[in-house]
Amino acid sequence: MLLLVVFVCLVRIIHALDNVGSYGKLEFGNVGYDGMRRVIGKVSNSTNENCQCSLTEPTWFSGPNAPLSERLVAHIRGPIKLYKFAFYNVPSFIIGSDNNTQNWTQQAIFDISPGDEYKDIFNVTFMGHRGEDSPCQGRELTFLKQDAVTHSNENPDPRGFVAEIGSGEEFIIFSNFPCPRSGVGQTCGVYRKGIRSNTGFEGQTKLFLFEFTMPPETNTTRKSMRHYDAPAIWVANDRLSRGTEFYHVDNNCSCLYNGCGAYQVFTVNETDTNYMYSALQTFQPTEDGSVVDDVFQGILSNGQFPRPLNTTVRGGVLFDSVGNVVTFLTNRTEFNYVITPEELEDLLYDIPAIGTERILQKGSLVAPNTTKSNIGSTFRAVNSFRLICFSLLTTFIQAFML
Ligand SMILES: *[C@@H]1O[C@H](CO)[C@@H](O)[C@H](O)[C@H]1NC(C)=O
Ligand SMILES: *[C@@H]1O[C@H](CO)[C@@H](O)[C@H](O)[C@H]1NC(C)=O
Ligand SMILES: *[C@@H]1O[C@H](CO)[C@@H](O)[C@H](O)[C@H]1NC(C)=O
Ligand SMILES: *[C@@H]1O[C@H](CO)[C@@H](O)[C@H](O)[C@H]1NC(C)=O
Ligand SMILES: *[C@@H]1O[C@H](CO)[C@@H](O)[C@H](O)[C@H]1NC(C)=O
Ligand SMILES: *[C@@H]1O[C@H](CO)[C@@H](O)[C@H](O)[C@H]1NC(C)=O
Ligand SMILES: *[C@@H]1O[C@H](CO)[C@@H](O)[C@H](O)[C@H]1NC(C)=O
Ligand SMILES: *[C@@H]1O[C@H](CO)[C@@H](O)[C@H](O)[C@H]1NC(C)=O
Ligand SMILES: *[C@@H]1O[C@H](CO)[C@@H](O)[C@H](O)[C@H]1NC(C)=O
Ligand SMILES: CC(=O)N[C@H]1CO[C@H](CO)[C@@H](O)[C@@H]1O
Repeated sequence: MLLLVVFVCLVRIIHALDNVGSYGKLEFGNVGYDGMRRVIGKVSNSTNENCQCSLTEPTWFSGPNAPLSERLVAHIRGPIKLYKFAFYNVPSFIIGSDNNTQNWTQQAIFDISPGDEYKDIFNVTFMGHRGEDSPCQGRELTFLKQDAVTHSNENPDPRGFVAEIGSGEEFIIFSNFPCPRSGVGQTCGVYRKGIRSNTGFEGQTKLFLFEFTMPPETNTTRKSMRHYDAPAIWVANDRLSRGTEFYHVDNNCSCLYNGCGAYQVFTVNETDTNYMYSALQTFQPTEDGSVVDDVFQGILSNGQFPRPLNTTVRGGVLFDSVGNVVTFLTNRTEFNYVITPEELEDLLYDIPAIGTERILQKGSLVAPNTTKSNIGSTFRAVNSFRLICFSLLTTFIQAFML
């Protein structure tokens, strides 16, 4: 028995050393849960010190991928250069099933790759937090000029968009579809008066593709910025960026802490910036039933990719119809108008899994209230595997010594 425990623990520890790959996939299973959440009901005094968001009564969400089954936008944080972005959806696709018959159709594309003959742009709008500042909502969401950094009153021709930004800069990719008016029951929910906004990309079963490079930051005057030399590509509920620029646990305008959901697709590891990983930012119970202490950090993937410092890579994230979520990186990724289910299966089948899949618990859960003390005391994540290994080993070693 002791040997078995030692063996299992060693295998896991050795495996942990072998969890980096420049092509491969990071997997989560059972993503999506039944939960409750409050959303913004009213924004008051947006531009003065009495600024606040009041919330609605809690409402339920449920189903595979929930709440990431809702409309999502792609956030791109520097230092990064984005060459391609594409979004696809399909009525149904289950990884490993023989019954996938429907084609994935491209709903949006941004392609400025130098190798391509013409710049293909469709159903994308670039926005950023570049407008008027607010104590509780940060800078308002606006269009961006073609430099991807400065505020613009009009939506410029996206064909001239230079999707290259440094540390501390971020742009967000929305669809071309403008939000209907602000209101609790409306498509875009309640948002700040006067802002420009479009909807995110819809579908329970979704695929986002990217081609990009994440060069090291060379401008040291940016050192004081948040996320210095920590690029990321992440997808988030479109309400997040309409609510606020910053994500604070005690700010009702920040829907991340109210449980609206986000997914870090490729986010650089800030303790070792040569690597990047994935993380699910929801309150879904993990393997042992615990909920993450810090939803901003999220439920981390069991493995990492090397950061593409001086290479250009292609990959993306797939949300299938039963809650399998896979981040993948492979140079065989194609940005065609149609992707057949066989093509997508082949793409994923051929690449190695990096680290083990994280299979979450389906359980239902009431989203925590938005005060820090509450999250801290109600939800506590433990690194269960190491704890169990450690305590079992200690127990057996003690038993053995006696
Ligand atoms: C907005 O601010 C005014 C004072 O400037 C205050 O009287 C009012 O109660 C505030 N509204 C809310 C909803 O906090
Ligand atoms: C957050 O929203 C709740 C519910 O509307 C409200 O009771 C509370 O005062 C708000 N908190 C802040 C800091 O705005
Ligand atoms: C495929 O569909 C058939 C008939 O609907 C069903 O019996 C089978 O279990 C399905 N296979 C998978 C892998 O979902
Ligand atoms: C899927 O796309 C392929 C390639 O474009 C096409 O040949 C096929 O007919 C499509 N299948 C369906 C069901 O639309
Ligand atoms: C653009 O994307 C949005 C969000 O997914 C979708 O509703 C809309 O149909 C797309 N537009 C076109 C013309 O495909
Ligand atoms: C470095 O970053 C600062 C702050 O964003 C900017 O003002 C400056 O132009 C940058 N320098 C170069 C050489 O890009
Ligand atoms: C980030 O890097 C540190 C240091 O190498 C490592 O301990 C940690 O596991 C990494 N994080 C993830 C999510 O892989
Ligand atoms: C690319 O980056 C890697 C990792 O930092 C480094 O080892 C390698 O020398 C770089 N190659 C070139 C051509 O700069
Ligand atoms: C694609 O990646 C594979 C595996 O890393 C590599 O062997 C191959 O040379 C790459 N092909 C291209 C065209 O870069
Ligand atoms: C103290 C407090 O505000 N508790 C609320 C926490 O959230 C649940 C539902 O999300 C409410 O029912 C509680 O009243």
